[in-house]
Amino acid sequence: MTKPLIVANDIAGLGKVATAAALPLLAACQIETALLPTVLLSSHTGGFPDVYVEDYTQGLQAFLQQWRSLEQDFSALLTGYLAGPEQLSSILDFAKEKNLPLLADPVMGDKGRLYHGFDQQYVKAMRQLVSQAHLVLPNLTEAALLLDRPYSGELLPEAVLEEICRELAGLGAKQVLLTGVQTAEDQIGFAYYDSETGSFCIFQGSRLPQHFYGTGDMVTALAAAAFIQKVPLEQMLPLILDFVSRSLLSTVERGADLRLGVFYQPHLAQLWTDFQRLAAVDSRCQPRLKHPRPSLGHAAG
Ligand code: PXL
Repeated sequence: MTKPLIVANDIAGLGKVATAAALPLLAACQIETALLPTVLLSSHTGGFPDVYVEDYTQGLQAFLQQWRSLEQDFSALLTGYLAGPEQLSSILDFAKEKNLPLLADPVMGDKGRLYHGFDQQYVKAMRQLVSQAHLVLPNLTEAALLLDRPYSGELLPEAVLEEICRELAGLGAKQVLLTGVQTAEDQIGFAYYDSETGSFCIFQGSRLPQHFYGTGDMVTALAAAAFIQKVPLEQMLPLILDFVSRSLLSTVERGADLRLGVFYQPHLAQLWTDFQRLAAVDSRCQPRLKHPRPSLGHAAG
């Protein structure tokens, strides 16, 4: 797995979301990454005042230009929070040129509302990206926007979730992972649909009442890791659910400002162990001591 996965997402200084949330998880799953920054922000936009925001479109296009000239190979392209339609089309052109599978988290909104700075023109451009995606990972707000359906909250019957997944696949994406779904008040998880096999399944775990930042970014990164390491998503989803729920419990126990993001650090070692069991990771790449300890018989002094 030496070809890097391109991670096109924002860099927010304060609050672990987007790139900051994704990179440690991808590293724990042994994935090489190439960063494609989309926007620079002093913090995420979900609750901090006076956020400094710098659109990085020019830089993004210059990054892609250099990568073209280097004739660098990549494994896939993962997209998250983007600045606007111009970035979407630059990314889409690059993916087409390099024949890269697109894994698209269509970050646009939550709880029935578009995030500040996004409009219907962006939604339309996002439909275009989704039509070319191998995997799309919207929450229910983003799914409603993409499908031009009314948003009816997060608590939905299974049959409606399946209908939404099938309609999203109808836009062109091969696989659909709907995040933040609830079929009961105290549960939360995913609905997953594979248009090639026609299989549909729901995975849910216990839901905590608090709002956590960056959980969607964690799910997206781990789903991308599974794709790169050729682990079927049906097998990866229980692992993701388990990792996220243990991390959320640690976040609550720590008692810090929830805007800082999910405290998943205590669970990274377990993530690597669990993921390794699923992925047939090459045994030659296992961690090993660079300077093996001398056996007791030869120990110095
Ligand atoms: O986690 C999604 C996300 C990504 N990037 C920025 C955000 C958010 C959610 O609030 O503000 C900048």
